[in-house]
Amino acid sequence: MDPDYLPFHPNPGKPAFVPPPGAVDAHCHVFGPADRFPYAPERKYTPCDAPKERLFALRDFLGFERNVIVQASCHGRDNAALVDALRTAGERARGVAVVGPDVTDAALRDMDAAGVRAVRFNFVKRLVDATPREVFLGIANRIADLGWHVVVYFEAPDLADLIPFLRQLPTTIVVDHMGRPDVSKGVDHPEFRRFMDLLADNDNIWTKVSCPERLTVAGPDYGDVVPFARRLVESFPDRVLWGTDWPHPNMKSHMPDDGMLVDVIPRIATTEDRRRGLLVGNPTRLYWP
Ligand code: 0GY
Repeated sequence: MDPDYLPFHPNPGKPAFVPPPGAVDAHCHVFGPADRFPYAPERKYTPCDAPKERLFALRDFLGFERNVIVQASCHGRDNAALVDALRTAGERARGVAVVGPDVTDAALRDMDAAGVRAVRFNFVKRLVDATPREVFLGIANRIADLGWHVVVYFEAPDLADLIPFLRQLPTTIVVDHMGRPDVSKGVDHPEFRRFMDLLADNDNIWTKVSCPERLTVAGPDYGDVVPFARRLVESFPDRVLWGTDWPHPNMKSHMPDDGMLVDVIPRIATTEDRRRGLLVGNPTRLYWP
């Protein structure tokens, strides 16, 4: 079973930026190992194994204290690898799971005990088959009772159609990767303005200012993505999160050096206060209240 994209960087550089005490990498994944946690038969890509030990070593190397581990589509609705990583990490990690409408209350309670605090609804067509919105709404209403929230992943052209659905969700919502703007259009393009307006109009909506490596057209050092993240951090300093996205599934153009990604942080959060909010205060409020 060969992976169908690049392996993660084997030897990232030490970042010059030192994260503040308590810093959280709020978007990362664990994959496999496949012989213990097989990938989902319905997956759209086969990842490289990226086991928990490698994630925790990277966390320490980059200077972070905690992780929010997000279930990715290649593991489908089988959250076993995620839950195993959460149990190992204890208080040092929280999780975002993917569940179907048939998930039992007991399974939700078990995941909650392991550290899961959210479900992810994925709307990216190349990654998943579509789920009816009423199914997602039913799940959202159930997990709201546990105090969990919803993480959504979509691409900018799909936002207009999704807004009525997002307004119906009863919880905090976290949008992955700034709603995936087309950075070649610039921060003042109506597409990104729509995203900015969404956050301005709905104070339950947060976003991750993550994934410059996916959004860039120019490549490292991601100067074309910085203005988007910086505008969000400056406009909504209490509702932004940051993550490495390690091990960067589906990256085909280049595999980022995670140390270089950490060095993007001071360019998007330009004061100590903003960096503390982005890396410590905000994720702590949401995942370790
Ligand atoms: C990410 C981004 C991607 C993949 C997934 O669930 C997933 O498979 O999220 C992507 O391909 O853009 O956040 O890891």
